[in-house]
Amino acid sequence: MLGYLIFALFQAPYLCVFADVKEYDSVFVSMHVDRIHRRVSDHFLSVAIDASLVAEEKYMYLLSSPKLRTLAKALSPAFLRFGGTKQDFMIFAPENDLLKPRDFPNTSPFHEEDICARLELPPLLEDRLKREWAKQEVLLQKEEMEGVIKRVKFSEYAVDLLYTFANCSGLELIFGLNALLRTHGNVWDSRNAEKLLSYCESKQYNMSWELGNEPNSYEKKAGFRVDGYQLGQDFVHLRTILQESKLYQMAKLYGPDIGQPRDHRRDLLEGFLKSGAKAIDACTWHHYYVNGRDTSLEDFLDPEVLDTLATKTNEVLQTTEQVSPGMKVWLGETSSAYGGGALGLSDTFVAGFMWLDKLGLAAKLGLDVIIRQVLLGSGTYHLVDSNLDPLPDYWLSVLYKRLVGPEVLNAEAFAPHGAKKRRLRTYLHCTNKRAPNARRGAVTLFALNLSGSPARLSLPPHLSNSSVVAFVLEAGETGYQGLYSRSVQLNGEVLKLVDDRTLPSLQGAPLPPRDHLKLPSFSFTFYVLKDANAQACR
Ligand SMILES: *[C@@H]1O[C@H](CO)[C@@H](O)[C@H](O)[C@H]1NC(C)=O
Ligand SMILES: *[C@@H]1O[C@H](CO)[C@@H](O)[C@H](O)[C@H]1NC(C)=O
Ligand SMILES: *[C@@H]1O[C@H](CO)[C@@H](O)[C@H](O)[C@H]1NC(C)=O
Ligand SMILES: CC(=O)N[C@H]1CO[C@H](CO)[C@@H](O)[C@@H]1O
Repeated sequence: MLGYLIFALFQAPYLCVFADVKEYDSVFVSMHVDRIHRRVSDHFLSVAIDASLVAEEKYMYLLSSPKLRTLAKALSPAFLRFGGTKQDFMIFAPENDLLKPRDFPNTSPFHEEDICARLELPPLLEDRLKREWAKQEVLLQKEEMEGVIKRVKFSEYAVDLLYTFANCSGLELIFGLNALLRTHGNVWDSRNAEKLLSYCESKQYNMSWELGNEPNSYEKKAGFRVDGYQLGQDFVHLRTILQESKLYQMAKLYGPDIGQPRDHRRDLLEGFLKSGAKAIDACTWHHYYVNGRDTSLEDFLDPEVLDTLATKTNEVLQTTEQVSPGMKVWLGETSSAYGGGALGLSDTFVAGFMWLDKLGLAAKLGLDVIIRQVLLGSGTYHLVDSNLDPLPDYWLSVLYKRLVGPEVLNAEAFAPHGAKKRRLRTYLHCTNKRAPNARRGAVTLFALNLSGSPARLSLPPHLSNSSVVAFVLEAGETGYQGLYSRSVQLNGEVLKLVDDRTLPSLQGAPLPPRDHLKLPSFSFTFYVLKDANAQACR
């Protein structure tokens, strides 16, 4: 309340100051820094690898690329979800070890030190695999379009590669089990999962679990329905199995990974929670803004499209709160466009507006973790392309990880002539305590300007004295066409890896105190207010 008051008092003089500056619109940001609005998980920004990577097991070797590991490490701490449509069509087949190279340690338990160094993909093999992967991606995308999903088998070796990747990159693995293995009575048949669990336990793989992916569309994918109540029972059954295991008795279990609730999906969620809430550690649902096949650049910049996340999230939070109060809610799989992403949009600079706004809005609304579909995989919504080079959303994710802490604060932007359809969006968190040169009490404001002319922000007087470090992200190429760019500039420098094992330094630009924060058109920026001395962030 006090923050608003102070803001209102100072609003008029600031307007006067800016009135004669023609080329910028001025926007006031009110910030409430003495109270934490809410706190999210420190794994808030997490990533997925789609289970379709295992459709041909050799592609799991890509996970041993030193470059991919370097990129993944910069996103730690985070969860790595392995799941997706294919997960309900996967059978663990331990006898299938044709791929196992002679030098792979197949009996010893997992020891981090030796394995991370030893299991690296040699450059020649990596190059060959990447070329073949580009073709495999096309096949997978075709399968996704046609909607006929083939069953696949995977071996111990695929599991080893996956776990090693997660562990050596500092990511915590969540493995999605197949829920479509069912008995005649439509009850989950856990035998294959038990085989997998006992293999993972024998290797001391410490990991978490899920069961089933988007059960709301089982009828379409497999020809029969599973109702929420039964699915909940299946989770209770899985929980019992985990409790019997020495390693997994405390393991986390997440679900039901339903698609965006509408019609019967809501009953499904309710039914699931009624019977299964006691078995899970967080309730997961999936969110995409648009269909990758019929979307446009305008959608990616449309505040109304971005706001649909709030509507859906509030619905899910309400259902969850009614049936199981206190339950944490996650976006268990999420990206810009479903169907593998939108070509030329989900993998370019413009995707960052949807991604950063989702990161801001989801935390503000009270979602605890959001898992980005995908770190690496077919389609165009990946963070890392088929040559294992990072795309703009990757760099955005790394900056978010470094600069944004789990404590969410309230901020609101006011444009002079009404909200202008909310084309400027701002979010405020405590600065991540792990940020380089982090100071106690620092806050990070991030702002998106969805419009074609630049804006400048002015802050409440009690904060405008702070020195500011700005991380301005703009498209790699100038002009409107730049929105389609597959590269991104940080403070004017195009971001790229120094080499396969080294990220660029990602320096911010210091601004003198009392300077106005300029937000170029079609850009997004993180501002670290170093001396904000926010009570909530000390
Ligand atoms: C990786 O494995 C080691 C050894 O089992 C364990 O101590 C460490 O916590 C693991 N790290 C992650 C991120 O799972
Ligand atoms: C497994 O990992 C979790 C999360 O990192 C950790 O809290 C737990 O202690 C680990 N369990 C074992 C048995 O190492
Ligand atoms: C900001 O700094 C100026 C000059 O150091 C000082 O006079 C003023 O009181 C400060 N304002 C606030 C709100 O802290
Ligand atoms: C002010 C705002 O909401 N966002 C702006 C970004 O670009 C220009 C300048 O302010 C405006 O046209 C937008 O409204």
